[in-house]
Amino acid sequence: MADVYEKTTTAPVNIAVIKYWGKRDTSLILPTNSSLSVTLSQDQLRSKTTIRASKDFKTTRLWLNGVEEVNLENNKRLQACLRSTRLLRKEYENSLSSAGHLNIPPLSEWNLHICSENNFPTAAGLASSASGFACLVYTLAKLFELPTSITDLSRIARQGSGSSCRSMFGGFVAWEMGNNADGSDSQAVQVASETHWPELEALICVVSDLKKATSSTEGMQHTVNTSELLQYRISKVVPKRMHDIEAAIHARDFKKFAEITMRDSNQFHAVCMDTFPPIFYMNDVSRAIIRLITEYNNSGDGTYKAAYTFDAGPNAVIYAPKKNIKEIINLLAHYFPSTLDSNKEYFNDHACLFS
Ligand code: 2P0
Repeated sequence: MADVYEKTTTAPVNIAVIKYWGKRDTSLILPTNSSLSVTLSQDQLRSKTTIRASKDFKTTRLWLNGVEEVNLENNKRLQACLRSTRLLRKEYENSLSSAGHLNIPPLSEWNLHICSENNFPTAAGLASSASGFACLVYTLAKLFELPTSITDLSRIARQGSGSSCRSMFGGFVAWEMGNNADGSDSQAVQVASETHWPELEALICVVSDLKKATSSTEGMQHTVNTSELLQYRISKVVPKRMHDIEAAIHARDFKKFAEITMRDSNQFHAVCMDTFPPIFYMNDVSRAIIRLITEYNNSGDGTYKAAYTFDAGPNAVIYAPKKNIKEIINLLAHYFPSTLDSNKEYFNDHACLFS
């Protein structure tokens, strides 16, 4: 088929250990604090995106999980990602053409057909927008053959969904909040690669796969507008935690990593509670998981054996050294028997429990 160009890529989910919650600029998606996450392996939770460009396409269209989104014009975030990548492609086409290259396909001007799917529940607090927008921007960059760095691309993905800038890298990733009003320094950087700490595992405990009642985008701005605790968090707590957790990651110090992770999850849910009216993301099962992990840690010799963290939903992510994962799954199976499917293989890279 002539004049049709196509690319497919996948992008993984990331789970924050220092949480992003609040924007200082809602259109450019500039956060009120820096954040840090672990990008999971692509074996379990990932987005997959295929994009076709053709001069014959009448409009740009998007299918999400097999269903077409009809009104793309009003989707400002998607438009921002398309505009920025097309601009880079245009510059690339111009540079090739001034270097004497002939017959460069003008992909920057063509319409696109975009198909994106997640292999896990969308909008259930499992960071679907993070992997989705990271995948969109990465696929566009590959389709357009952009000679652009991943950090530069992360600033584009950020305009799709803040947390997606962190899914552009594997391993341990910081989203530096930046200071500039135009967002030119609000970007993702890799703190350590995916091979740095192979003993660290993430266990995803799906407490509920229903769509959450308060979206993150809406919830975090209520917090910015009403929570006094958030001001304390962003000025006094997060800068030190970012520094300390990076040091813990570099030293592979699980005790320090675990304590900061659990404290930051607790404080994120405390600022949700301090929002007026309050926002509740955890449920009784989530709180029971916190008690279980706390007891499990107290039963050890003073070193932590696991760390919980909860995002904008009731689902738990448990970080633990690989050697403890089997014991943790047995504990969860004992206290939450209905959450385990006995036929599932749980000892892969990143285990998943589906209720
Ligand atoms: C995080 N979350 O750091 C935090 C922890 C949820 C709790 O990033 O408005 O979907 O698209 O920038 O990225 C969820 O927020 O919000 C989020 P937008 P996003 O992972």
